[in-house]
Amino acid sequence: MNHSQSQADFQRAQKVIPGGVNSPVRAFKSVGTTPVYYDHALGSHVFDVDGNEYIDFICSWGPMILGHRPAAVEEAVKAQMERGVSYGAPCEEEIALAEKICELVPSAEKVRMVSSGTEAVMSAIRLARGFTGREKIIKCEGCYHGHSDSLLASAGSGVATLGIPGTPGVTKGAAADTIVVPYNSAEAVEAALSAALGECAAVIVEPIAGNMGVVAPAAGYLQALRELCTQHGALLIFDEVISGFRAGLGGAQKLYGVMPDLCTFGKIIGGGFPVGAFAGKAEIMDHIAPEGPVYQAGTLSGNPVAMVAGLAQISELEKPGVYERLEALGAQLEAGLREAIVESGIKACVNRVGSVATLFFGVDKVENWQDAAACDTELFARYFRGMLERGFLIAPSQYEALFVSTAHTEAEIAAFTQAAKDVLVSL
Ligand code: KE4
Repeated sequence: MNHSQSQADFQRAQKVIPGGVNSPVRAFKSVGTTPVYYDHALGSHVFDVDGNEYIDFICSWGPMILGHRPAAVEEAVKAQMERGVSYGAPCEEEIALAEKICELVPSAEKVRMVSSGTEAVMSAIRLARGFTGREKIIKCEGCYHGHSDSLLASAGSGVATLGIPGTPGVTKGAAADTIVVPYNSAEAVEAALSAALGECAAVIVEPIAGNMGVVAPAAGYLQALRELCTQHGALLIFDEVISGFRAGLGGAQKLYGVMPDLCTFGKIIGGGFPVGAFAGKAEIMDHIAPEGPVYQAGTLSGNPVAMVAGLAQISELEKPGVYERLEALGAQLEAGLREAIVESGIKACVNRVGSVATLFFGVDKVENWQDAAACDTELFARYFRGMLERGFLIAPSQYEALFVSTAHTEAEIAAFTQAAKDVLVSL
């Protein structure tokens, strides 16, 4: 494939944008090549500035669950564009989306809209601290909750010790109230809660992890977190920025039947437009300004275009058979990748939940970050480049997910897994 225009664009971009990108993973650094620049997209396909065509399994990191430019969303957005694109004032569209989320998400009694997943999680953490009057939070290694300071803490030494800054610019103070524990270990959460008795405001978790690659919750794990939080007076926060409306209309909390106290959303609920939201019990949410004392605000919160895009996307997802189709396509993808592993003899494994999956290289199982960290990321990079040259766009990192949309066809999934087999055999 010719990538000369993308390479020229990347050179140009690096002169005026740090790293040439507006989000680090897009730079393709960890996969040893340079980014392709998108010219346009439609359905399950992306077309780059060099005229190359790809089948897209990034899907904008999750929002494009109906594929690119679904007609219903496009119609709703075009109609809103003729009414107004930004108000900084209440509008009926924001009420409608909040009502829809409260209707479909079991734990949501009230919702506050924001403009990104990071903002949603940052606000939920502040609310948990304000509501409980406690300062510490517990998060899992390998889970990513956006880039607010409290959540950019790495595991200190030992299980229940305080976090250390995960990046320059995060102060020791900001990280010190974050305790980092292994994912899928209720015992580690219990130890952390006991070690910081009465000090933990919340335990936050991706109920289906998507940021160390896809890792499903172990049987009983989420229920155990629910019980521990109740026992210790800490709030349970489900970060459903990926799993919300992806794992089903009610998200992972409905899929696994575990009710968090607060939950966060992004991606799908904006239909591709900048959006985030945090939701939960009214008695907790009513502590948010102006109803309560916990300050939170946003210029573009409840933006009418994002609201109608999210509403249109969710109403498409409510149609019969949508999640069954996503499950079937996801199962076909998983089966094809497993076959590719067997035929190639490569040491690898596949994790999948519904329409998100990850092919891990160099390991036999991935159930937490410690397992994921052992992956052969160089082998993944070679796989990524092989798939790119065969016309398949996958996330440029071993620690991300493949996203399937309703726009993908069985034939495209089959072509993907055949290409994966060819690449694995060549590695
Ligand atoms: P944003 O601020 O990027 O909208 O959302 C942050 C966030 C919060 N919680 C979870 C579970 C998330 O996955 C994310 C963001 N996801 C990444 C991809 N894994 C976004 C891609 C990127 O960072 O460029």
